[in-house]
Amino acid sequence: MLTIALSKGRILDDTLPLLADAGIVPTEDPDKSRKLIIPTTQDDVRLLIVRATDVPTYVEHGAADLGVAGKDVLMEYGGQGLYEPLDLKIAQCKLMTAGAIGAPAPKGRLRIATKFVNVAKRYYAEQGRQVDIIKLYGSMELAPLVGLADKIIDVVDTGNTLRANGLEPQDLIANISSRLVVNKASMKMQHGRIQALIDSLRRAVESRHRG
Ligand code: PRT
Ligand code: MG
Repeated sequence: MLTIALSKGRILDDTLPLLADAGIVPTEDPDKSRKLIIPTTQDDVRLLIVRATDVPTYVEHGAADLGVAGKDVLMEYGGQGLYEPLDLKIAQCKLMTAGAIGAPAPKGRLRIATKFVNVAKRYYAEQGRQVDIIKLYGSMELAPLVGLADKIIDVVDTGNTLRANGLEPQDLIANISSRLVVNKASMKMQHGRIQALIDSLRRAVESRHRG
């Protein structure tokens, strides 16, 4: 059995067409189903529906052989526990700092609200800046508006969410897309099958990005 971990929403929506090109189609609509294990038209391939931030955990521990996760999630997860053989070029966005439009520089230490705590620590350490990092789980845009933080670090696509809250994107930390990740032991034990799937997905990605 090959088990592939995916999260609902944009990653699922953008991964299903790539999997279909590789001959893998869920036997029920994962968006409508309440099931968390979804069989596919290939008897020995199944999908696991997990939270986006949990995908690396399932794959590193071998509960899933493969997964699809945003580079932002992988940067925050860190470590060397996963192979990352393919950029699927889906769910593209930017990881950025953002702050209130026209806000003066803070007097004391900069306070950064984010769910990307590890990314934030690394980013400011590289700049030699001392900052206070405040961990949030969502609605980061609120933090500068109510004085919880000076800036946020979050993923930005259109920037509409920032603008709607009087914030502006500031510094680019990384360009983000979703990556195929593979469990290291699975890659050894099922090398032929997994490599064939990687090759099919690579062809599917390339055919979509050919001029
Ligand atoms: O939603 P949940 O808490 O379960 O987890 P999640 O937010 O990590 O998952 P999901 O499905 O929302 O995002 C999965 C992945 O999609 C992320 O890890 C990113 O790699 C990628 N991605 C691409 C995005 C966006 N675009 C994006 N726009 N993830 C989040 N957003 C947010 C953004 O932060 C803002 O709040 O969507 C909102 C709209 O963005 P704007 O800039 O277009 O207004
Ligand atoms: Mg979300």
